Formats: sequence, structure tokens, C-alpha cells
Amino acid sequence: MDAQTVIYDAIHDGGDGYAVITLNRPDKLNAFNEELHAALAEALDRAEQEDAVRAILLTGAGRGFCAGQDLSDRRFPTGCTAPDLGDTIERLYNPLVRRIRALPKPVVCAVNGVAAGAGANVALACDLVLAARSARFIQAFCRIGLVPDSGGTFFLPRLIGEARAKALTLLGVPLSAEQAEAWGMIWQVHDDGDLMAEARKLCADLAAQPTTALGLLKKALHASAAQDLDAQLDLERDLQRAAGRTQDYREGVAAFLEKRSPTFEGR
Ligand code: LHQ
Repeated sequence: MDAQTVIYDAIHDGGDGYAVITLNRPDKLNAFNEELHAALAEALDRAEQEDAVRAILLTGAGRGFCAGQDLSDRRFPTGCTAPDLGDTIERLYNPLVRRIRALPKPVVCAVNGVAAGAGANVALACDLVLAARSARFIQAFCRIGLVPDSGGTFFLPRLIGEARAKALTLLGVPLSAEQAEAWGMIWQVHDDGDLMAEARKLCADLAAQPTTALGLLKKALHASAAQDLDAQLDLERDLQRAAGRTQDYREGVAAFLEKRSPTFEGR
């Protein structure tokens, strides 16, 4: 992995812990290029594979979270054939969003500053989104003649409703972190100086939870967007069957009956 474009830190306090993945192109507000995509994919692979990593924290270096696609290598002079953006989406952005959603561990995003274009929507693909009070979310696509990607047209109407989703995407206006929290688009806003400490606390807490069950519940919530109640009830039955076979369920019940705190191993 290129340590310059993505920084990977495994945080373990004795036992299991979490991984911090930091997008690290601060001069470009951590805009995505091919190298950043590759390094991020590798970091997510590693976080998924390491058993001791039981939560993931995604954030950005410097004053921005991510300004979406790096536009500096996207200029094409008159007369040149337009590049196939569908190919870029298919190869890089769609796999990233699918991977974050399918990761069987909780993914927290700490939006430390501006999140624009695909950067905003990659944040929304994460399970819990925290933001610095100074952060802004910008559906910048229409400003350059594009349509929202990276799941924006899926996440936004579901999180904030169609009226607000349309306004944000048609106008490309910045949304403050506080408004995003008030609308239920993100989980919490924190003062800039407190954001990372709060995000780390949250990840440490998640890392002590029954990880397998958390992975299963992500599946259930994601499926509910496309299923009717009957199908969802069937899925809940199947996932509960799987959760009921974990060591953590055994421990959770034992701890309750013994009036003590459970020690979950994540399996
Ligand atoms: C940047 C960028 C950037 C390069 C800031 N690229 N340098 C998918 C598939 C294929 C193709 C196309 O797109 C997509 C999906 C997308 O993500 S489309 C949307 C792409 N992103 C944008 O349109 C956002 C462009 N950036 C901005 O509008 C502003 O930079 C925001 C509002 C994010 C931040 O504004 P400021 O806080 O005023 O910062 P700034 O504009 O001064 O930027 C700081 C530096 O970062 C600056 O470089 P410089 O050398 O002048 O200091 C910018 O050029 C650079 N930068 N975003 N996407």
C-alpha cells in the first residue's frame, strides 16, 4: 500500500480494536485518483481480514474529508473524445461503495472537513457518520455537468427525503454539518477539536460489541430498502438463527443472568 495516499493505523489496547484509515492527499482535499482508490481498497481489505480489527474509522488528513474525483487530470480539450466516466464508476467507485456496505464490521466515518461529490456519498455509505461542526456536504456534481454517483441517489432520498435530496443535488449548495445532523443525514456533529476523540471513543466501543451480530444487522437494514415486510421477516429469521449460534450470544445471555457486563469476542 502506498503510505502517502492512505494511512492505515491499527489501534489495539491489549485485545481487539479498530483500524483508522486516513485519506492522505491533503493538498487536493483528499480527492480520489487511481492511486488513492487502490490504496483505500487495500486498506479496507486488510481491515476486513484482520480478526483483531472489529471496527473501522475512515477520515481525511488536513482540512478536508474528500473533494470527490480529482479533476486535475480530467480536462479534455475540444476535439478529443470524452472519457468514459461509466468505466471509472464501474471500476473504482461502485466497488468502493459496495465494499463499505458489505463489510461485516461497522464502518464509522469522521468527516473532518468538506465532503464534496463522490466524497460526500462515500461518507454516506458508511454506517455511522460523525462530522466536525465546520464540515460541509456538497453534491457538487451538477456544478460540473454530472449526475450524483457513489450511491448518492440511493442514500439521499432515504436519509433526508426526496424534496431535500432534490434541492441538494439540483442546486449543488453546501449543507452544514449541523443541518445534516438536524435532518438525520448523519449521526452526530462534534466541535472540530473533539471530532477525532469522539470518533475513536465510538470505534473502541463498537470494537467491544458482538461483531458478527453487528455485521448481520447491517445486512438486514440494507436489505429492508428493497424488500417487503414478508421478505424482511424471513431474512430476520435467518439472520437471528445465525446470530443465535455465535459465542457472543451465549456470553450475552450468561452475562445478563450473572448480572455482569458481557465480554464479547466478535464471533
Ligand atoms: C481539487 C479538488 C478536486 C482536484 C479541491 N480535484 N483538486 C466520478 C467519476 C469520474 C469523473 C468525475 O467525477 C466523479 C465523481 C465526482 O466526485 S464529481 C465531483 C468532483 N468534485 C468537485 O467537483 C468538487 C471540486 N472542489 C470544490 O468545489 C472545492 O474545492 C470545495 C468546495 C470542495 C472546497 O472549496 P475550498 O474550501 O474553497 O478549497 P479550494 O477550492 O481552494 O481547494 C483547495 C485545493 O484543493 C485547491 O488546490 P490549489 O492548488 O489551488 O490550492 C483545489 O484545486 C484542490 N481541489 N477539490 N476535486
